Amino acid sequence: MEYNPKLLEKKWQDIWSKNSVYKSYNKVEGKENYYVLEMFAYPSGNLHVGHLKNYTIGDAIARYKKMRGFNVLHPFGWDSFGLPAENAAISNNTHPSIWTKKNIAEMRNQLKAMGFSYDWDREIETYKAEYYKFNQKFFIDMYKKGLVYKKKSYVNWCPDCHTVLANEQVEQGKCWRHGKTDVIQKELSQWYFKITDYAEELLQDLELLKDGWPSEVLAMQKNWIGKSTGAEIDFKLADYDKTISVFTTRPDTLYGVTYCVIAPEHPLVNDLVLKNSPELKDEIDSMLNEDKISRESDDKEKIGIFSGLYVIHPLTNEKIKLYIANYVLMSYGSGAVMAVAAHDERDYKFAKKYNLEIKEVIKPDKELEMPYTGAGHLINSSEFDGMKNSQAKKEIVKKLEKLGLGRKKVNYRLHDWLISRQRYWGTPIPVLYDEDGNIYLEEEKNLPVLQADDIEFTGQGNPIETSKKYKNVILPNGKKGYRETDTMDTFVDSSWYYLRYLDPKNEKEPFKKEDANSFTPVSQYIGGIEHAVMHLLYARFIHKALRDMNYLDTDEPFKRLLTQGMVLSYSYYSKEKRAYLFSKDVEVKNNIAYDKETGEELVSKLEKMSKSKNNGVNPIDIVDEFGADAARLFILFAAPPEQELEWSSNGVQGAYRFINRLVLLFDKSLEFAKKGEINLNNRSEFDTELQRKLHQTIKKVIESMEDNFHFNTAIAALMELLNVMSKYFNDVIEAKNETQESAKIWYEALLNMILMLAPFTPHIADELLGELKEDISFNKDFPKYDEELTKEDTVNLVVQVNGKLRDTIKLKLGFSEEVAKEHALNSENIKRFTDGKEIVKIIYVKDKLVNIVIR
Ligand code: ANZ
Ligand code: ZN
Repeated sequence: MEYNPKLLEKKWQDIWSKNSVYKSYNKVEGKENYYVLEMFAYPSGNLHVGHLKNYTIGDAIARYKKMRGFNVLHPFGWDSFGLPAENAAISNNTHPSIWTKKNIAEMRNQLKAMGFSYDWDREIETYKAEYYKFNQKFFIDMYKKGLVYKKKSYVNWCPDCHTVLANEQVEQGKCWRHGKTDVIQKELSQWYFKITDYAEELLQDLELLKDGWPSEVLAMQKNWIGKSTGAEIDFKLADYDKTISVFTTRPDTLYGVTYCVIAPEHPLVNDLVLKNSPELKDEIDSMLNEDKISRESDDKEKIGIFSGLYVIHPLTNEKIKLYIANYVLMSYGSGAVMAVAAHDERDYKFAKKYNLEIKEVIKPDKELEMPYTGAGHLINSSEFDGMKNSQAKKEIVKKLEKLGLGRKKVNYRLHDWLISRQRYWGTPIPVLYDEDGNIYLEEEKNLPVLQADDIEFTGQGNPIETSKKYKNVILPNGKKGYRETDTMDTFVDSSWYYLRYLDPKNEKEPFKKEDANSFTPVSQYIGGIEHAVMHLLYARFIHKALRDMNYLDTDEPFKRLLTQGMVLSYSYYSKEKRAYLFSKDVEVKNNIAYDKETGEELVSKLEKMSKSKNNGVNPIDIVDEFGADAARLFILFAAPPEQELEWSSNGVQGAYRFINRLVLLFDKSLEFAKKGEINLNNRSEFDTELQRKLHQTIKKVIESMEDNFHFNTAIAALMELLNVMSKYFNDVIEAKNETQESAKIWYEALLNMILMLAPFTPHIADELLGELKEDISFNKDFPKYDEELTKEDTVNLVVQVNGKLRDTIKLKLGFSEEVAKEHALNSENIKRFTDGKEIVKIIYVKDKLVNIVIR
């Protein structure tokens, strides 16, 4: 047989599909459920190498677990709402659904060509009303539970997206989609999900995930939630009957407060400051326009204005100045701080700049530079002088509590999730308003609230606003009203899709509780590290909210998480041409890259694949050339899944050659393998060695898979086994050295080799199994090993002279102490040291070591 992946892979894909081999069930008697889930895809139009790696890992796990006896659920779907479809609609003047459907169809075919074992009957597409109507149902449920609210505040606005963004979607002040666009602040009335109600639980439950999630992802979640423990302290305004409360983690520094600061958004600014001093408006406005994220960064210049107001220190009753400054954010704590310049970096810089008093109240144990932010003892702090500052934290809060001027307080950096988007291609928010702006929930019997269909994509503003029909409605009370035109953030869609797979065609319910309880938390989730905060935090929150609304009983969505490493490849830059060259135009000699055309030495760099660097590969080209099996095998072999993978066409060729060698060996020895037991002499050393190697390999493969899916070591073991098999073929089969058991052992080796490869290279595995008249791999059990058969029957006996290693001697197990000593003493290597010396004693450690002590 010639190995022709093109024909063979298509043939098996058709057989699998015709026989519904990958159909899965929510319950199979006697089998434990195993849910393997890869992050679903955004239908951008093309499968890229990152997808390929993600899904290859997931498929290998799914196939392995199925063969290991689990009832495996392995679905796929499309995260198909969102901006790119709408932008395509604007530039092509078509409906976003056209672009979306076309892309899904293309990518689905590409996935099918990879031979992934998805149960396509469970496929979901979030842009369909049958899916998003449940987003609307959850919105209504959550509203009733107090987990949804509308609030006017300053929000992140991307001028290129024409929509607001969640905090999680702003990266260093720029839009996550438009890396060059500054996010600006707009005051808008928007819908929020109250994720902060779950801040503490989201933090605490990270403990449940610590064995199954990468520690860096846990750390990122923890930081994002950002719990701080401290106090809230009240400062009364001098001359006015008003109080500002500040949040501080350092109540021990209270006596060191020399001024206070409020955020430019603080209500006091409009209520009082601007009334008293309208001339400050321009300066305050320019602060308001800086984006929140960069305002928070340490190197951002601190800008402040004296508000004209004073506050009263709660313990000393001193009158202190109140500033307005950019480094205080309204969205954290209470939007006001007590400034302690001597012990806080930002306050120190600010005080230096504006020449404000700096008062030391914590004495470090040795002399240190200002500002001193560490531990120490209190000074200049009245009755607290001399106290350790950790103690003073508690005592000062106690005193404030007695005076009614402060209290303990826990604060979280996490904010409520802003879910409104001023875009068309998303889930309509099921809310109506009357002419006074009062809110009415859409009635459940009216769900789904369908998207408007009489719209125009002009590229200006929210397309829904162009609809004539959409906005005007009759309210439940019979009066005239209008419909909310905002849609939901698409992260709402991806926060529960893993549940929808459990019952994707159910029109009445999003899923059944019983299924959710038996399939969540998801056994193994696989995806990119870029989702470490947003998606994973939102999904954890929604899961918990669904639990509290009685949809399910489990606490977490994903039990184990594997974040796959990036795929890298070399880019080649030509200084002469000022351009990146494609690898086909490059020649590499002795690790140096040259332009094939000009001979110029190029700058080569291993980096993330990207269009702009011309260092990407198209998975489809690889599959065309080498087949899906070779591509899959290379990806899994080249690096452990969580690590970066260096793409190399040599590597793919290597995987292809490996498969070829196996096919060749299989072909040449198939007749022999089928002979079965024949009556010749007893088994030989060759037979025993092959059998031992086989059982050792099975053990190694299972151990690698159970150790967080280290496919690379599993595959390396299979490659070693193939070498041993080739040698056996030469020594026994070709040389006609066979024994009574040779054919049987050979059959066992071939069969198990193929079965072990099946999760990685399913097409060729099923082809070869077919030739052995065996069932397809997905229906077979994974090989098992016999511990006894893995044991070596020889050991390397270590021989020492006066404790120094001088020789090792290979001996067949079962030798006695006498035999060991005799071998040691007779070794030429040893004699060189012992000749002419007196042997004082010989120490023996059973089956391991002989130590000869001489004088
Ligand atoms: C006085 C003080 C003295 C502070 C000191 C620190 C050191 P974490 O740990 O991140 O929670 N802060 C409070 N609200 C703020 C806001 N809205 N914008 C900017 N800064 C704010 O930080 C808490 C500390 O950050 C608080 O403790 C407060 O400064 C500041 F030696 O209060 B501290
Ligand atoms: Zn944007």
